[in-house]
Amino acid sequence: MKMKKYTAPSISEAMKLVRAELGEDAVIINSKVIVTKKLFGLIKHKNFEVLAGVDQVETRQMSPRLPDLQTNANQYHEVPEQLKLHIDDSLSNELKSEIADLKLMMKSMQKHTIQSELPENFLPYFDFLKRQELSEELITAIRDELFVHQKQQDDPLSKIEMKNITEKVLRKLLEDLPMGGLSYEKKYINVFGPTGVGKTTTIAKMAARSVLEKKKKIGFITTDTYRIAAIEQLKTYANLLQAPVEIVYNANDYKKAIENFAHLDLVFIDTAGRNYKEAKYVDDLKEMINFDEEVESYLVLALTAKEQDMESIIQQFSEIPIGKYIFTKIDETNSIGTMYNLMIKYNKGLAYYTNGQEVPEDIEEANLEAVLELFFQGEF
Ligand SMILES: Nc1nc2c(ncn2[C@@H]2O[C@H](COP(=O)(O)OP(=O)(O)O)[C@@H](O)[C@H]2O)c(=O)[nH]1
Ligand SMILES: [Mg+2]
Repeated sequence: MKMKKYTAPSISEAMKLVRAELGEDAVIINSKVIVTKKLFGLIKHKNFEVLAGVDQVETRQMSPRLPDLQTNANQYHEVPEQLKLHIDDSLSNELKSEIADLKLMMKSMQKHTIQSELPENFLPYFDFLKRQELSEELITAIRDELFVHQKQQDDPLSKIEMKNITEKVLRKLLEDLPMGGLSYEKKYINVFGPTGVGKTTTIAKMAARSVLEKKKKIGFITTDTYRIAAIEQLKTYANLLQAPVEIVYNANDYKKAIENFAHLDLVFIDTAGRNYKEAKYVDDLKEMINFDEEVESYLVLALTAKEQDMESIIQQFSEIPIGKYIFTKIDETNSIGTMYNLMIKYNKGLAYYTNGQEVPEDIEEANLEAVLELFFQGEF
């Protein structure tokens, strides 16, 4: 592979140099910003250095040449079908992985450009967005909007202005998602999620509210029969609320429990989080629990978990008609960006967020304004 460094005042000029000398098949290996200072640092010059390379042998062998992946992506569709097959077949695995690398590099180069083009006054604010662990996509959307506003005024955007612009971006993305807790229109409330996220505690909080504030006649069903402690925990809350509990081991028990609870207004169904990674777990749930029009289902996620793990839980539960999320343990983290990332990515609203172990106090019903405010609480 032939490699060479190119330096220019902008990325696009550097790319022009790369293309002119190495051709359209050049691969960007690395890029960085070089700041040179003159006059004791009073004058700063920014240059972009791009390390590019081209595999001469592979390039010559490729006939016809692949369309340019970045600039002419649409042309790919115009390649006649037969020719396209021929191109695909002729791609060696090595070349395919090189193309994948190229895409990745272009992506990382774009990110790099995002960072290096940020004006000074944006930097502390972007640190805040990153500390919140907001996704790269959302940070980019906010950055674009900040640039639009910055162009319209001479003064640098203030922190409050940046906050308002961020709020506007988030509001637009969240406003069509359902927000709010129990509708009290459905009798059965299913609560799903992995072990330890706070399902039982959250059920107790919701149940207490429905008894104390709405005067509902309630009952509990638990399918979490693996741990005695889990049953006892639910019974304790049920006793406090003077509500019946049915312990359910199979579909037949479940049916009977539903019959026994025919006279009640609301039935909370607590589930075991065990083995949620196995597809069978979700299949068993689907077999046991009804998901008809009488049911509201929530997925509970703890904000102390890793976002990637939460995503695999969401995917595992994708076959179950989850209405809204409940995020717990908001009091145990300083980064709540994940909450926004997941709601927006999976197009799901929020029922509640919980902020402590106390039952029934530590729970808030979600609404758009509160969810937006929450983002700026604490460190901001
Ligand atoms: N700090 C904090 N702890 C919580 C919250 N919700 C639940 N917990 C605690 O998390 C632990 C597991 O809760 P539990 O309801 O048993 O989880 P489950 O296994 O999903 O049913 C318990 O110690 C709860 O007190 C919360 O919002 N904040
Ligand atoms: Mg539990």
